[in-house]
Amino acid sequence: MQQYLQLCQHILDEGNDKGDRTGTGTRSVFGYQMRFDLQKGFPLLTTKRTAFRLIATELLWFLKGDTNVRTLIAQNNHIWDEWAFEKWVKSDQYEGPDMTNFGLRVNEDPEFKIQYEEQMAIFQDKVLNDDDFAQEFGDLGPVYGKQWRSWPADNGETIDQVKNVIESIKNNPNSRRHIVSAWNPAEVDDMALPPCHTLFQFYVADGKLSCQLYQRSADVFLGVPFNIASYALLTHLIAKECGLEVGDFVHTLGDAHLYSNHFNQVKEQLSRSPRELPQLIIKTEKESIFEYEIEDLAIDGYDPYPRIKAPIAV
Ligand code: DHF
Ligand code: TMP
Repeated sequence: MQQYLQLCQHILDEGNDKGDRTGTGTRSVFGYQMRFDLQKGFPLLTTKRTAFRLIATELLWFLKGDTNVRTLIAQNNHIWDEWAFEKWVKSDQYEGPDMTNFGLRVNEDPEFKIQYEEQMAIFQDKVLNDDDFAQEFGDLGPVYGKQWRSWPADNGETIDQVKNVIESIKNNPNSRRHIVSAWNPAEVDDMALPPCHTLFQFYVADGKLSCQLYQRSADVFLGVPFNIASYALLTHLIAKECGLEVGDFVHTLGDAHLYSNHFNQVKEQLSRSPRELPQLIIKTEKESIFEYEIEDLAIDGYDPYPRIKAPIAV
């Protein structure tokens, strides 16, 4: 995982300081590539504690074709809450205090933070307990799960890209067309957040399955550690189903940025030396990749440095 620290150092040293959509400010480079040999251990960061449980429940949620945060909140996974909450507070059904720019204000104004946390708690409770509310405001729109499992086709049918790619890996391993795209230009405007991990491709050689991801936009401190582990897990699950070993995960980044309010946290992390990588344990092997539950997966031998907290840009 030295490569991850090198990426952080490279952005700090060589990056361009720029404004960004969230108003936070970033330092960024354009175009970067890392390669993780999955035979050498599971690439979960050891230089800060990173929650495998959150990463795995999110991936299984994508794989089931789900786009509603209700499923995640019910599993105590809150990584997507802000983007569903944003749709609610911008709607005409919201009657609470003004939440304009809540992502920025929550870091600057302690009184506002109390109000925000109250409204967020109400939101979470309604998503969990009110079916109609959950259907309307828990849904993030046609995001990853929808595009992966039911990309809308012209004839009114839908395309299961993940099922198809598994079939093509099994039946035609040498193909150069093992691709899944989450970027659907016709539907991007309806998504709570346009896909960051945009397109991935598989490659089979020597009985091993490799995966490359093109990530258009990469929050290197908060998002990227999740993205690396998520695609490593996906590669393991698909390799198992196809009777292959795991090869490399190649991570290609477009706009790779550090938010300006993450610089101190990144410097703390850069002072730490990576430890031995943990191992992924697939406790129960399922017939199909779509049937896994969080209880079937575990991480063994994980001995990270303590967690480093940082505010997320909304
Ligand atoms: N927006 C931004 N600005 N960056 C992101 O990485 C991002 N990721 C999204 C949605 N929108 C985003 C989905 N994935 C966290 C990690 C991944 C993620 C969303 C959030 C995060 O906050 N991680 C914290 C721990 C969170 C927790 O314990 O609940 C971390 O310290 O890793
Ligand atoms: P953008 O749509 O303006 O690029 O903002 C999206 C932000 O979320 C950006 O900082 C990248 C970050 N992000 C990740 O790094 N990984 C992810 O998996 C997701 C969903 C978002």
